[in-house]
Amino acid sequence: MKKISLKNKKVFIAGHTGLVGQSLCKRLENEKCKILFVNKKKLDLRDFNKTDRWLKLNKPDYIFIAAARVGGILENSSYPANFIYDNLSIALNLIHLSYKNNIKKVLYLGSSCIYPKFSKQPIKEDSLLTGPLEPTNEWYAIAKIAGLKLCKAYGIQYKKNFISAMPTNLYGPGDNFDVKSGHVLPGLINKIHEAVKQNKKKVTIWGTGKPKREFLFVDDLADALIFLMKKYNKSDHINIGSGKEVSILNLAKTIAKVIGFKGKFIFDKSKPDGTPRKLINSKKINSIGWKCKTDLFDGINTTYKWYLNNKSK
Ligand code: GFB
Repeated sequence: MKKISLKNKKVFIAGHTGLVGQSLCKRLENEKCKILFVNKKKLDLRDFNKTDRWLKLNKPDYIFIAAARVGGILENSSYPANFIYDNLSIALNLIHLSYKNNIKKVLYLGSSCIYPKFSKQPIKEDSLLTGPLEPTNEWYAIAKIAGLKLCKAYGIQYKKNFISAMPTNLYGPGDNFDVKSGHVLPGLINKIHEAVKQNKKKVTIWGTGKPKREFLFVDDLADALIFLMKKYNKSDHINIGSGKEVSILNLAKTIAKVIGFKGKFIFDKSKPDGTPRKLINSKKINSIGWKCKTDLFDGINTTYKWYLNNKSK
């Protein structure tokens, strides 16, 4: 397996202020590379010409594409046009312009919603495009599938080393804790924290609480992405998961334990459940040497501490 070193190389993190981008910036400090990033206000990655000019001027060697419009189940189903347009534009611009500007290697990030709604569990990489998608996030999924396929197409036609990784549901410091737009884990941290503060006895869980999700701590993901950037050179996407799934109700109970909430959970069944399960099969990345380190309770604890220190900033 051909290995590359990032030492003294220019590494561009597209999306450095997001959940994944922040963690990547932190973990890449150990690699002694020159980290490049650019503010959203200075460069809109949906703008082809401006992105082209920025790449020509800054000449990165390697790019992590962690930039995306992301959101939880409600946000995804409320803004389908934004999700498909923004994510398609970012993927198309950055992948094509990486080819045009001779970037040595690119790592593109997919999402677990790319797999069919009723995939055989744990979901293997080759389940892609074998069945219909989950309707609450098909717009986002279509854009992410296009990103994966772009990497593959440029690999086949131009022999470019453009790889793509498929992380499961992520969480950690720097997440979006807004109840309406965020994902379930930060949303429940926010709701349960507020319930304790206001001495409330009940917290509402959206849907039935029965769906299962696999959660991966973002620093584990960042380690996996750096590992893949250095060692993985195939154009087929590769799953990154923790290997453990939990029901939404049990997730809420674990968060309650961390925060010290002793009340009850009630269910708002007017909200969607989404996919019933999406545990991914991570045998491929495990077999080449990466394993998830952080267990869910510890990861939630670290995330909650971050939330307490940063929520009013
Ligand atoms: O994390 P989440 O928003 O997205 O919701 P997905 C996961 C499950 O938790 C759903 C339930 O069954 C929700 O109904 N849930 C319960 C809640 N309480 C809450 C709450 O307070 N907030 C939220 N947000 N959910 C997303 C996709 O799917 O996952 C994206 O929409 C992306 O495209 C992302 O793929 C990783 O796991 O269902």
